[in-house]
Amino acid sequence: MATQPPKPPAPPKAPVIKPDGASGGDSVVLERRPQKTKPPQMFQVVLLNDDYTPMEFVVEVIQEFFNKDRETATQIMLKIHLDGKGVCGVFSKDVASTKVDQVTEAARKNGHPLQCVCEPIE
Ligand code: TYC
Repeated sequence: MATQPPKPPAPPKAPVIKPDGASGGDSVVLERRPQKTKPPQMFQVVLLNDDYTPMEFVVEVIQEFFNKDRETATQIMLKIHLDGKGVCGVFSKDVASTKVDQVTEAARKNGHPLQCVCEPIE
């Protein structure tokens, strides 16, 4: 089967310019087009509770990888401890996935079962 060469991207469409009949043709009306580009899907990075990971380690992870101060990190850790899970931050897909990998690797290196996942929001 012959392969097709890749098609060049479609050129951007020019705005629709209509002559303004009421003013004798001296002015134009720019027609507003609905915005087509959606904002990117965002992902929340969530830490899960377990019975073994030390609280201090979780606080340090939240400070280091989610740039929280010690007090905020402690509050998030306690929320996870009490509720079973908690959001540490919201990011684009690539950044969220990198955070999950970094936290998972830090936990593994230190011998803790801490789990970190990301979930699409909205
Ligand atoms: N529950 C753990 C303990 O009592 C602490 C902990 C908090 C573990 C948050 C994981 O994501 C976590 N040592």
